[in-house]
Amino acid sequence: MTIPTLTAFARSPDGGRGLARDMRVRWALEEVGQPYDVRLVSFAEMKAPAHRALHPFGQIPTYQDDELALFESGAIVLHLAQSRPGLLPDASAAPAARARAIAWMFAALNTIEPPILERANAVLLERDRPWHAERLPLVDARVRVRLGELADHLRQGAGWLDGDFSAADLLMVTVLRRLGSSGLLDEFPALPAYIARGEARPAYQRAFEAQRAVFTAADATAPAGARTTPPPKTA
Ligand code: GTB
Repeated sequence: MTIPTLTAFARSPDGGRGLARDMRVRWALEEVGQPYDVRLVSFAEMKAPAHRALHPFGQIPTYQDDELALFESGAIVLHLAQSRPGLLPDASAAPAARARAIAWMFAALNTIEPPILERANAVLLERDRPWHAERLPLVDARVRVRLGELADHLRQGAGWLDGDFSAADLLMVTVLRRLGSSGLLDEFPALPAYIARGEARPAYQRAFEAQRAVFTAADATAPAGARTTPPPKTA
């Protein structure tokens, strides 16, 4: 099989903080020991027909190998977890544990991520609206409900969502990291500790540095006034 190719932002707006969703896929590839190539795309290229043939919504990340083209970060991580050992319990030896891990993958993307994205959009896109100050506490309250429930669950376990580290933890950690600068995570100490366990994994660190290197190289070639100071490792 040829080496798979991902797409990622040529100039990521995440400032090298590992928040764009190619990070999940890079991390999964590193966990399963699968080498990969990255094709960097500009915003204009993302919206052009050639990229939309791979991704109907004109976004990153995409995944391509010689047999398959995929979009949606969750679907790509699930494909990697199902096709290579290391990210899900074994289908024959532990089918129930595997099903539970997949349920947690959906929980990360379908239950925890939506209120976090709602908050990110409120902060990024609605800051100038006259009702922003009134709305943000309502959005934060919805995030807190889910964070509290997740923290309760994690406190009952042995460090990960269900048994050993799995693709579900990989997705959940990347989802939670989006709240890094909000201050909300610190209200639930089980969560920063959980994120730190994920970030301590060598595969995470290789993925983070690879994504950061793209940002650093792009920043170095940007016009002097447009350059950013390298941001801290956490959001
Ligand atoms: N559901 C899809 C998936 O999970 O793959 C969502 C993909 C998606 O939102 N991709 C974003 C994108 O291509 C990049 S990751 N956006 C361009 C567009 O829609 O035109 C989201 C993201 C962007 C920026 C930051 N950041 O600056 O911190 C973090 C995350």
